[in-house]
Amino acid sequence: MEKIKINDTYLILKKGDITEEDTEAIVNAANSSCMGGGGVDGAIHSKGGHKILEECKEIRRKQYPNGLPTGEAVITTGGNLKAKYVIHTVGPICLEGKLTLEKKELLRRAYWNSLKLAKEEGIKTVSFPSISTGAYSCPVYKSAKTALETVIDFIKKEDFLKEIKFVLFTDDTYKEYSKALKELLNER
Ligand code: AR6
Repeated sequence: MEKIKINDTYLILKKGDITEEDTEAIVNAANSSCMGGGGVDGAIHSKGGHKILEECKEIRRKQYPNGLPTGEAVITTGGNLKAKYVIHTVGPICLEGKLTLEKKELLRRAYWNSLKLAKEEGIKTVSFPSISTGAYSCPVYKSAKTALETVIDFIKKEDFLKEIKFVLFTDDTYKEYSKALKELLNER
């Protein structure tokens, strides 16, 4: 685990299963249907139970009949999870594994809008998975840099959250995030 403090916020990298986290909110790497899927999305829906899906259906009906656009975020309760809330966001799909400038901006928006929504809801502790680096094929190291850069920018600008965690599922993903964080801190 790695833990650093930026202003009044702890930024943590850890290996683990995000469905076990007890931060107030966990973020889901969803797809625009918001109806569940594989990967971390599948794990959150299966452990959280049908309540999450019911709330997602309601959000689709009322707010996003054509689906949740890439880079946007919505919130439901956490159902049976330890986390009280789930923030659902949609990251970009990286064709041929390339994080182009356009995809990078969409990935930035997914992290930023998740944090913005947390703040609006008065949530002070949030866990993120590595959005877009599984089924959506974005390169881990570059995506990690974008994710960490965005979160650090948010902390410096908004100064509200107490703790932001990246809960990384594999050793490799953890290593890449750790490397990206070191590089970012050296650059700044
Ligand atoms: N806890 C933390 N991270 C996890 C967990 C978990 N329980 N399970 C997987 N990961 P992915 P994406 C990691 O594919 O690339 C879904 O089908 C995984 O190792 O879950 O944004 C959705 O419905 C990887 O590092 O999300 C969408 O259709 C990271 O989570 C699509 O996949 C993201 O992998 C979204 O693709």
